[in-house]
Amino acid sequence: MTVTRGEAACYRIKLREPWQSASHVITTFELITARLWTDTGQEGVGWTFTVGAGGTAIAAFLTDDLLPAAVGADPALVERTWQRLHGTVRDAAPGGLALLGLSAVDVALWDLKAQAAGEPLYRLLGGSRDRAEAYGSGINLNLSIPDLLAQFRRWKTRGFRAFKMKVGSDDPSTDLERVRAVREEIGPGALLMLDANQKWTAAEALRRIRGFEPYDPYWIEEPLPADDVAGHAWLRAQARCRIALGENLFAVAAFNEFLRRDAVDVVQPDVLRVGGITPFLKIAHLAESYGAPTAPHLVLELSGTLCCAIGHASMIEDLDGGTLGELGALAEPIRTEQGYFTPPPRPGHGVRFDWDALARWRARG
Ligand code: SMN
Ligand code: MG
Repeated sequence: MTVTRGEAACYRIKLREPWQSASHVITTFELITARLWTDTGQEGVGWTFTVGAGGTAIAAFLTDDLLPAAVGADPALVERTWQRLHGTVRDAAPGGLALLGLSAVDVALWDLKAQAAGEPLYRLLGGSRDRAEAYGSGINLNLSIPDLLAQFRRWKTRGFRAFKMKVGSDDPSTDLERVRAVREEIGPGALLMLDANQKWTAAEALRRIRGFEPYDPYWIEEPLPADDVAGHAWLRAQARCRIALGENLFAVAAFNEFLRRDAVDVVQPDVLRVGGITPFLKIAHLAESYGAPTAPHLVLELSGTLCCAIGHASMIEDLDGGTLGELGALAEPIRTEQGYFTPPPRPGHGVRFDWDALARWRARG
C-alpha cells in the first residue's frame, strides 16, 4: 500500500458559548484535517486542532510541505515515515505548529495501517482493554455557580463518576466557593480534578492547594508555567497532592524530564500536539516505566482508542461541547455512555467526518 495523494483543510468552528480558563478565552475551535489516499483505494484521515489561532498556517504547512513528503510512503512503515517527516519540519519549527501538522499526518497513516490490517486501531496498538473510563470536563471559569452546578448535574445524569473544573480565579475565595459548591453537588465519593492552566507561582500554588484540601482534589493540573520542572518538583513534594500536566509539552524528552525529576504524577500528552500516535505511545510507555498513568488531553475520539491500547491508562477527557460530535464535525456520533468510551468496531480509528457539514466552516485548504 502506497500513499498517492493528500489533502488538507482548516475549519474554523464558532463555539456557541465561549470557554474560559485562567489563561484562555476561547471562541473558535480550529479543526485542521489531513486526508491521505492510497493506490489500493483506501482513505486515511488525520486531524489536529487549535483553540483559535494558527489553524490556517498548519493547513498551509500540510499542503505545501508535509503532504507532498508523505506521498510515496508505505503506511506499514509509519515509524520510518514519521522520522523522515520530522526531519522535514524540525528545523522550521521545533514543536509548535509544525508538530501539530505532523500529528495529523501520523494519525492518517495509522488509520491506513489499521484499515490494511482489518483491525480497529486500539487492537493494533496494543489492545489493553475494551473500554476507557472518561471524566466530564468543562472550560468553565466563566460560569456562575448555578450554571456550574447545572453542568455537573448534566454530567451526573450521563453517568460520569469523575469530573474536572477550572480554578485560578483572581480572588482565591471565589475558587474556594466554587469548589466547595461542586464537592457538595457530587458527594464525597466522586473524583474531582482542578485545572489552573499555568496560572500560579509555586508559592501561590501551595497556598491555593492548602485551601482546596478539605474538598479532596484528585489532581491539580498545570498549577505552574508548563515548562517549570523545578517548580513542579518542589510543589509536588510540599503539597502531597497529585500533579497532572503535559498538554503543553511537545517532546518525548520533555516528559522524561518531568518524570525523572519527580515533578509529575499523571501525564497528559495531547496526541494531536506531540506529533501523533507514534510519539504518544513512546510517552505513554515511558510514563508506565516510572509508574505514572497516562490521562490523554482532550481528543476524546482518539484518546479513548489510545487508552484502550496502552497498559497504564488513567481517564480520558469528555469536554463539554468540545467533542467532534458536539462540534458538528462527525457523520457518525462517537460519545461516552455511562462514563465510558467504547472504540468504534470498524477497522482504523473509526472516526468519520461529515465533510458536507464541515464545509460551511472552511477557512483554507
Ligand atoms: C484546556 C485548555 C484549553 C484548551 C483545551 C483544553 C484544558 C483542559 O486545559 O485540560 O481541558
Ligand atoms: Mg488542562
